[in-house]
Amino acid sequence: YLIQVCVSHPGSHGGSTRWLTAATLNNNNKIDALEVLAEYYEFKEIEGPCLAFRRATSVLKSLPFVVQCLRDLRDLPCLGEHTKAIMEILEYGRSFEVEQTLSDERYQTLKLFTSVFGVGPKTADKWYRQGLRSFSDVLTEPGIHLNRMQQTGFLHYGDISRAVSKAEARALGSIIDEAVRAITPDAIIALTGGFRRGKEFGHDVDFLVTTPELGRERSLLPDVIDELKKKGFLLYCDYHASTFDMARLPSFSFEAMDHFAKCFLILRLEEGKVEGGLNSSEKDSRGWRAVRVDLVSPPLDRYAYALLGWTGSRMFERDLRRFARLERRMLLDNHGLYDKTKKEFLAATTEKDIFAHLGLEYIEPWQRNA
Ligand code: 8DG
Ligand code: MN
Ligand code: MN
Repeated sequence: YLIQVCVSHPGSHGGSTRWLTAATLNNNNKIDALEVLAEYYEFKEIEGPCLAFRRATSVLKSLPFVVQCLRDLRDLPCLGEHTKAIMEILEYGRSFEVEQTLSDERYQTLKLFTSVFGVGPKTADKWYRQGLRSFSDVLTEPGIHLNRMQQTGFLHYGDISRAVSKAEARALGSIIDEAVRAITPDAIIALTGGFRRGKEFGHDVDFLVTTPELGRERSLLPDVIDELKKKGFLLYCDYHASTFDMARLPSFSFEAMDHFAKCFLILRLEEGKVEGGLNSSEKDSRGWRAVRVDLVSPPLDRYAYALLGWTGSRMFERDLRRFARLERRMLLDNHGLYDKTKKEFLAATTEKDIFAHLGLEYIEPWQRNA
């Protein structure tokens, strides 16, 4: 299950080896502990260690064997300074740093608050500094203004924090398919995100939708949203019109949102539409649940790049971009690939074209779970 592309890089940056970590879902190594530490630093807004722990997590995920002793970790990249927690877990079955973090009041509170749709680390931290520690603190505190997204987040908290199953993703696929085809029968619809990578569960379902006719995609999402509303599926919609302008490229950065038209939705999913029923812990008397759905609508000539970008994982995308930049002098993002040597954008109609431009063998979606 190991697919790891190792790019040796003699002579540069102290002889460091750069890796493009391609991990499958079958990981043998417990990485939860490292994820806790990554999150701890994310909440503290200290990027360096946060990224280091995320990288270490990716590397461990990609290993085809169970790490049993420190010797197994020798020669692995990205683990250097951060083996302490791993070491402790291997040796004592627990890590002091991780346990300390898990019992940290600020960590616990920010973890709780950021689990609400629409609440990011900044807002969570602000509430924490105001002395708020629980949802009821937030909801009863006078002077706290919740925006529409956060109100919806609290309203549908139970449903949205419950994982979406593959069967539910399939049912939503049919709903999206029907709504989009009601607008344009020749639309192109693709499942992206974690479910395209083969995950069994997700926090949302991501789709890419577009039309063969260039420019027509600009009005597609508003029409689809109206259609979903008309059919009674729409519980919440946050729509962002396209700000994409090929002439303004390259405007590349790592984590920035792309400029395509997109919407972040909450849809109502009926029990009867899901094969095997809804994913609920106790039998739900309502017969429906709320689900997060993301739609993105790039122009067709950007399709391959948008698909690659929205398939993720975030860490895989990050690694791939870094690889392009450092090894190929190319700038990659959701909109395109720019060759700095040739000073031109490289055309691609499929993901295979993009990997070929990068001089890499094709990496399947299920191998992108870094
Ligand atoms: P999950 O939903 O199962 O938790 O995992 P996921 O499907 O991998 O995560 P996601 O948060 O749904 O994001 C899917 C991919 O979409 C991820 O690689 C990042 C990418 N993405 C962009 N632009 C944007 C954006 O503007 N917003 C969001 N939410 N995701 C984006 O490329
Ligand atoms: Mn997703
Ligand atoms: Mn998403």
